[in-house]
Amino acid sequence: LNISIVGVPLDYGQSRRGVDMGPSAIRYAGAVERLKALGHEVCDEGDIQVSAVEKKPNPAERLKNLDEVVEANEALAQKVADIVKAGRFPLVLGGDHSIAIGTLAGLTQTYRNLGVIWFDAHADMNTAETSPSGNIHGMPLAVSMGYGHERLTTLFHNGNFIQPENLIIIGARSVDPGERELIQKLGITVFTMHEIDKYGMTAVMEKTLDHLKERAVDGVHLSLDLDGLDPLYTPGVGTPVDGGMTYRESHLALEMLQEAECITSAEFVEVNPILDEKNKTADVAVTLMGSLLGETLI
Ligand code: DIR
Ligand code: MN
Ligand code: MN
Ligand code: MN
Repeated sequence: LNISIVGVPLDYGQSRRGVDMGPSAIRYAGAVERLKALGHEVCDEGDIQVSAVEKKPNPAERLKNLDEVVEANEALAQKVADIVKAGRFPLVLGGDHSIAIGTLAGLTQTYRNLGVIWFDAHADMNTAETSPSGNIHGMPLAVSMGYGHERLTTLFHNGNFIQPENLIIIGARSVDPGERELIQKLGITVFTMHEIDKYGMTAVMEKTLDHLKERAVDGVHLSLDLDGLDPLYTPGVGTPVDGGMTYRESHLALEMLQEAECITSAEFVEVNPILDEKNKTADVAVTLMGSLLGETLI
């Protein structure tokens, strides 16, 4: 592959500082070298500009740091769109998960029937009305399907949103009441930890791949929130939830995506080195990239 790496040092989509250092931590863990060793051509395109100066929080705003989040995602969408148009594979490094808004807005400028695999402890499907926190990192999936604040949904040009039938969430175990309602209303496919425990990751991934095939998607984006794994393996995340996917379950899932040769873009988000143990979470992110992009055990 011809891979273009883009870092998004954004931490304004949630309340714990430090996830803006995620792209540096992932680079330091050897992302570029790892992918080059697999035979890929890798271009690190650097970081999207994000203001490092924090504004005083405005309690009158329902969505925290909306201006900063919109600005960064606008730039990211443009960057991702350019990478796709150049025929390259976008690999986005977060940053908090609000950056998926920009990534998906960029991808949908080319892809008309994009499949999305969302690996996460959370559903990220709140709107300003349902959000318990006001944190935009809990909203990107709702936004990318057209639900949420107008300044966020308008980042998707011409209403080219992700179709709810094309989305699969894997690993969920912390879902808010408003998110549950939207999941049911839209009929989203969710493999929670219950299904992973019950059927096993192999069956979950087979069902995922079958579903995307039936939908005749023209590309598949993997959005991987490191809090999808159990915090035992990825402690450096802002909102850890116990009872997550194991190291091997996660690798198996990504190895199966590699075998299926279906992924056309990816992002790895929510790595927060301040909360981490010796860059363990970024290290895991890089090994997962390896599994997704061609590494095998022998
Ligand atoms: C919660 C937490 N559902 C919220 N979301 C997180 O604030 O909307 N997403 N942590 O990754
Ligand atoms: Mn910061
Ligand atoms: Mn998330
Ligand atoms: Mn999460």
